[in-house]
Amino acid sequence: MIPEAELRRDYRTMLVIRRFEETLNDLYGTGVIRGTSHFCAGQEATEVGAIAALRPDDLVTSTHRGHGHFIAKGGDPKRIMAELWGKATGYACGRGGSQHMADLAIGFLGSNGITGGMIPVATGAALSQQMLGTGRVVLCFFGDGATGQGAFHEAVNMGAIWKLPVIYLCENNLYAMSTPVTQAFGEPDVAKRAVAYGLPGERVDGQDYFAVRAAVEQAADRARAGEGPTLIEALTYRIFGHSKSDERAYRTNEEETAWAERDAIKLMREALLARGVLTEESDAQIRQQAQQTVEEAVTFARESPEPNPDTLCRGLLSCEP
Ligand SMILES: Cc1ncc(C[n+]2csc(CCOP(=O)(O)OP(=O)(O)O)c2C)c(N)n1
Ligand SMILES: [Mg+2]
Repeated sequence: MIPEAELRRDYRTMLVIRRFEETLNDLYGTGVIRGTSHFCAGQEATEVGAIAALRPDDLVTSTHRGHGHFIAKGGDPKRIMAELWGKATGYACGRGGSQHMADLAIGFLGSNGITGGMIPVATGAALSQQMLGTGRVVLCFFGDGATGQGAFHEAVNMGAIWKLPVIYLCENNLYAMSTPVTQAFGEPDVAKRAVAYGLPGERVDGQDYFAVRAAVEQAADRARAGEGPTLIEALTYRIFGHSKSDERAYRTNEEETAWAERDAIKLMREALLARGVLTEESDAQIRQQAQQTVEEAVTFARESPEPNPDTLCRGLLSCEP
């Protein structure tokens, strides 16, 4: 039984991620923040549900679509926003941007612009946990497109033969840029790839916090017991395009509407209301808190200093704001 306070906390985190991304969309759209970014709005149930299944000292690796993973792992929305804004107070002192953020202190090993790039990193981190006997597990997020990379197959096989404490979690949002999974793969069911490496493979409803959480809890127990990795495929959907410049011409209105009807936050709200964990009043309160968290992040980033040009080379070896 999940404590009620934890469910409200996770609902709030899902709302923070959604507001964060909607706000970012406005900030990029109006040119306040320059460049581009990959929004994860829509995928919150997978991100928050999966991380809720971990212990706080477990480790997480992310992707190019990583704001939600970072916020769910406990990343500070103020410092994430500042990084996107290119400010000195950001996680990479304003030098890295969206795809280059990490915080080892909270076990967030980083986002990465290379598709599938963190799958070997997660596998290596799991090897070190096994050798050091820490009892920690590594949760490795990646997209459907990343499963076409050689690195995916090599790393998953290595995780399997060494029975490493790692959970491979594919966020299958049906597209890699504009390419649908059905055109990219002879077998679009990602979970089935587990058979090739002797792992359990499970497909879950990635819009359902409870389904994702249960699958990751089981995988974490297995990993901690020394039984090795699990491949979980969470079926989900990104609301925005691949990145800022994507007008989503490859998707139909019907498809987008069907997924909006199963929106992750809508389903979580309904589930919590039905369980009596949430009331209309507490819902309004939590929404207001999430909005405020994001507004504070924007204010912090806006008022933060630009990086000092004198520190230009310092970040090459160490990151000192
Ligand atoms: C090695 C590599 N190849 C290609 C790209 C360009 N690229 C960036 S994101 C992306 C699609 C990734 O799709 P998926 O893994 O499904 O993640 P999603 O964007 O759907 O979250 C591609 C091909 C890249 N960044 N790195
Ligand atoms: Mg994808």
